[in-house]
Amino acid sequence: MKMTTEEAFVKTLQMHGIDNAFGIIGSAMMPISDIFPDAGITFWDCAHETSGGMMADGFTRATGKMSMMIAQNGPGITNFVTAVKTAYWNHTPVLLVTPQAANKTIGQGGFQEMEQMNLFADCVAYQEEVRDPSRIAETLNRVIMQAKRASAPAQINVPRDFWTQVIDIDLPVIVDFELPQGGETAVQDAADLLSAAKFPVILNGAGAILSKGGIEASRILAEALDAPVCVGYQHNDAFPGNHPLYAGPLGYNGSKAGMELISKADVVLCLGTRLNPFSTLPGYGIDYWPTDAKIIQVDLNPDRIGLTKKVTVGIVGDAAKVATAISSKLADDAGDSGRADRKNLVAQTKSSWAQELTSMTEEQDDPGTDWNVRARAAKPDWMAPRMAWRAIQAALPVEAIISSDIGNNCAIGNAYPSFNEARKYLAPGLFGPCGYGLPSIVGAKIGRPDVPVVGFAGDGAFGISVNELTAIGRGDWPAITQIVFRNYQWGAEKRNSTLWFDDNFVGTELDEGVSYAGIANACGLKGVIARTQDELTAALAQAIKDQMENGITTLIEAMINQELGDPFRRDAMKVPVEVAGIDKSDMQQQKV
Ligand SMILES: Cc1ncc(C[n+]2csc(CCOP(=O)(O)OP(=O)(O)O)c2C)c(N)n1
Ligand SMILES: [Mg+2]
Repeated sequence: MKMTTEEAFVKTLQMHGIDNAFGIIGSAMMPISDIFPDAGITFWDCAHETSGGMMADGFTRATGKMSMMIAQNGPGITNFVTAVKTAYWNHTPVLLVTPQAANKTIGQGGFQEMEQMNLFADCVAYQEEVRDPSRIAETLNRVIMQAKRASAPAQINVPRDFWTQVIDIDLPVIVDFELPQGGETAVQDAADLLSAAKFPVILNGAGAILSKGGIEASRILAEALDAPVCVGYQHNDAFPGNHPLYAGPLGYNGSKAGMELISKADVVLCLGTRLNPFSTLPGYGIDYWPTDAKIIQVDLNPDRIGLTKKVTVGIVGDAAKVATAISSKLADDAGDSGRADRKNLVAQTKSSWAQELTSMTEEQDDPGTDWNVRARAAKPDWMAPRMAWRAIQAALPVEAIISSDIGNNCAIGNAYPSFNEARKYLAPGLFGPCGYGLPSIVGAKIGRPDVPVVGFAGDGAFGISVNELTAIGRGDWPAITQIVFRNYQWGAEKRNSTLWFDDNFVGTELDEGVSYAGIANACGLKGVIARTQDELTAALAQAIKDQMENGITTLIEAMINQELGDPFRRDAMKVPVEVAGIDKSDMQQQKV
């Protein structure tokens, strides 16, 4: 069939149902964006491509539907790097479309040239450049299928002179196949280990969310065994929070109950998780990973099995299918050994952790440091971070999708939220970019306009994406609610300064003359300041109502004191020693 290259491209997007694109307009993409409206594709033009990419990530994580990032070759595309790598570690299947400087001129150092394949080589699961205009649909189809298979970003690089050419092709076909349910012997071995276990524990990762029916299949298996279910770091929505066997997230600022329970395990089923190091690092000083337990690890990607932990049985497969297969092979008396005691212990451990969490208000100083004492004394009437989190919990709808950001206050919040459904918790994940909280929640709301959404960010991280406030108030953009923890400091790094650098605060202070609520108002949105717990709860309740009923976006600036919780990288930092010494007098004048 005769068609233009841009028609072939857009028809292939339509075949895959990709109907939302995020980025900033540029001449190298205009031949296709021109026909987006006719094709039923919405182009969300954001204020900065990094945020646009994170919107695509949030959209796809919240809906399971692939979306796409697209921008101008060169500087538009380089702005996507952080977002694409973030999506990679969030296991998000997004399509990255990178129009490129024309083949006719590339290499001459012309306008907006960039080696765009090398640029993303370490950020995507698959990448391909279109070699000939007639192969544009074939290539795009393959790239999209690879993104789905790897559940990761994949890139198509399109020389811009390949647009507006007439080609004669058949559209390609989509090849879908059933995901593996795990090797027969391995599944039987896993079932035998779990059947004989005295204290089985399940650890759900992102794979339980991504796999269709994964959480349900793990629930059935957990109930058969009465095994507590922990979830990986920042995957709080990988098991229903209202289930009696839910034990909470492991890792940094996670659930002490989950840590205590998994430390007792003799068999752990790790379902849909690569066991990333952050999910197994000690927390609250508890080194909980059960090194003597038998470990069963299930992942679709064999390269990630046994990568970080000693594994007894590795199973390559889809989380739902493997969990179901294991359930069907359990012995009749599986889970019976110590069943009642285990159930009691789970309930007791959870309830004492819930009580402890409720009673925690002050952040702790390490021995020899007193930052938190000083921070409380300096602002005695201000909310402490945990007071803010409790005020938020009081107004957060149970069905809400929430995002998080990288920072001390967002991290303190890791222990609080639990969810009854998957695809509700959009944390920045293991690439750890500041600036994720706002754009990801905007993307989620575009995908799920029926669901209340609340974004979270610290004030420094928020500054990275604050320019999106100029974009999201327009036309069809849906209303959202964003909370900013206002402590006027890059807190997470400041905690490092107090611990390892003797309170030498380099680059940690923010401008106290800036009002984010004021910026929101100037953008035609609603900016609100909350100084007390009551004000914060009331502001959030009103903002949700405004979001769902009145189409109003609210930014709540939650004014908190400067207390700081546990540092991110206790595992990677130590006190530096001075050996040669550094002196200002050694500074030379540059010759200019
Ligand atoms: C893009 C990016 N830049 C820098 C960092 C390093 N970093 C991690 S946490 C943090 C401080 C966050 O401060 P803020 O957002 O104000 O939150 P707070 O810690 O004060 O709650 C910084 C700078 C990062 N993770 N990502
Ligand atoms: Mg801050």
